[in-house]
Amino acid sequence: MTEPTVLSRTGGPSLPQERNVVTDIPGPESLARLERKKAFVADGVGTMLPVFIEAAGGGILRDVDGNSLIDLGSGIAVTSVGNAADSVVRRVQAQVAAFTHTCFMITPYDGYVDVCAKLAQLTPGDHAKKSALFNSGAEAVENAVKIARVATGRDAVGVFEHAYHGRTNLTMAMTSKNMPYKHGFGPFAGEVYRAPMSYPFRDGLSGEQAAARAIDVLDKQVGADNLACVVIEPILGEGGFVVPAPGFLPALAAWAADKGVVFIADEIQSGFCRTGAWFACDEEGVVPDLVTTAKGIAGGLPLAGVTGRAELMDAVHVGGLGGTYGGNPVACAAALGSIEEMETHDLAARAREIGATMHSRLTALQEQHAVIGDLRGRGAMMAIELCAPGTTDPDPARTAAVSAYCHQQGVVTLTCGTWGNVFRFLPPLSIPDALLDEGFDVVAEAFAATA
Ligand code: PLZ
Repeated sequence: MTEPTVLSRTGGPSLPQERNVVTDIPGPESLARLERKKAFVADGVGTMLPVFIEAAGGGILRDVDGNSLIDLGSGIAVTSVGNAADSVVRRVQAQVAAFTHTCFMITPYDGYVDVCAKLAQLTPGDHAKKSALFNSGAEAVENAVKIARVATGRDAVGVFEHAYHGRTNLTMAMTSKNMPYKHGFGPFAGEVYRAPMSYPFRDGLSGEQAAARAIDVLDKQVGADNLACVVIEPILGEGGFVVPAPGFLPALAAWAADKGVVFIADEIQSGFCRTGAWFACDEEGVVPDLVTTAKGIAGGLPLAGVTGRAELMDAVHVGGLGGTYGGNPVACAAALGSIEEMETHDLAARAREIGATMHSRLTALQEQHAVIGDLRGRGAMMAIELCAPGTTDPDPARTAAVSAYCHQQGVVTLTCGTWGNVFRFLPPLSIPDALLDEGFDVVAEAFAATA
């Protein structure tokens, strides 16, 4: 393999699109920086793969030792348009040179309103919609709940098993998994109730059966009249990329509409072209009352939104929603750049192409390795669940070994799932085919090497 010429140290689309591992992973420069991290960064802030990055773009992350790694994680579904994508860089540079902050609650600016107009256009449903912008996914989820409570005058919040909604106090209560997200951090917010999720690999139920089971819990154990909202990830993110059985989401949404319960789709991980559509809800024509977005919306800058029916959004008193930085002008410029990339390059179609490649590579792998119990996901959000052959007994050790092997070979992979036994793939939609193929060659090697 010939060494690609590195023309500059800039990232973005100009970065050579080749895997190139020149040291151990992590290399000596990264290890030295890891010592500094240990000295100055709280231990509670972990790092999965301690290679320090100095440039990134397309499908490559380049570290301080000169290693070029294939990115199959997009910083957890964030850099869907690629790192330092052209439109993002151009708009952010112009904005940062013009002004960096005024606080939208003090003196407004166009970028914020432009992002809200785009959200109204792109989120599911053609009803009148309004939005409010925030900094993080967790903050968006918290605000969606606040809005639903004001609009309904009710307190209770319905959530699902294996859910992930964030690390703030309310969203920790809404998140399912104890370690590492909740352990020792209680007491948690009250009035949060958990219903069973549709998990086809584990429950074997149809969408309708799983919905009836969840609705029974919400109806009998909480009472629809007490429920302000149900909050659900249309495809689970951290919980294991579980795709509910067809019919589950529509049945739940119909029940919520009938009972006056606000149906909130948390599309923070699944949204913005990731699954091959603008939003995962689009697949089954589900129209949520409120949608939370973050991650992929802004190509790596912190931005989040709550978008929903105008009359629900407007139920909150003037001044009731906000925050110093929510809808920061630089983050809004990044979002407008990301959305421009998605529209001009039809990245939803690209996500479907990537999904087709990943599906065929993973199907072939599943035929060879009985440890792969389930293959699921949609578009560029796909995963395999590792279990003792022929059972649903989770195999987190093998999952960790396979992922660690990929890291050693210069492929950045992520795991997830309640039992830590799900190997998930979230490549940037800017990844070239050759790199994607090479990434999955390494994944295949990893299974053979750890058998
Ligand atoms: N809702 C569906 O996926 C964030 C969490 C990573 P924030 N998921 C990645 C970690 O370990 O902290 C997420 C999500 C869904 C909400 C959130 C929260 O988004 O931007 O991390 O607050």
